Amino acid sequence: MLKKTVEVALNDQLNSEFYSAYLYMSMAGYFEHLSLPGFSNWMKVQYQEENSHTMKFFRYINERGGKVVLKGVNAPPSSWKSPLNAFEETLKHEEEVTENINELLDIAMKEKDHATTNFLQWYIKEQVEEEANVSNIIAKLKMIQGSNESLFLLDKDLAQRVFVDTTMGGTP
Ligand code: OFO
Repeated sequence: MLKKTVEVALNDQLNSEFYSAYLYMSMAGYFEHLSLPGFSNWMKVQYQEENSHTMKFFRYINERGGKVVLKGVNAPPSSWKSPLNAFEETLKHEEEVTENINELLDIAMKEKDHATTNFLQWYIKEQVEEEANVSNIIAKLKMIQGSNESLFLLDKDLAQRVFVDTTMGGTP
């Protein structure tokens, strides 16, 4: 059985994963509007990933006898200054998520909830990957700034991304 403090903190993170999904769907729309379907695809896959993160919390809260409580989701921005700016904002957002996951882990450890501590290790690893993926795209965007031809090639590259649900197994 989950302690109330842990249950509330898990629900907060579940709700915040919905916001992440919403933010990336908004970015997918922005890139679609710029006629960059590969970038849009990357963001749509990111949206699917965030939904899978939400569902992992959903399953866990229920498995531990807790109750899922949904809240309102804030409206995300709908436009950015440039593709680079959108990815810089993505990195900023993911760094905040990492911070939140770390705080959630601190709560679980303080409550000596070893099962939740163990469960959250998946998210700790996932955040390392999330930040690395986004940083990699930012580095490429900085390299090609000003070159439409290179942007077109990067768009083709990002069109290859496919969603793979890693939330049921062990490592992200
Ligand atoms: Fe759920 O990892 Fe991004 O936000």
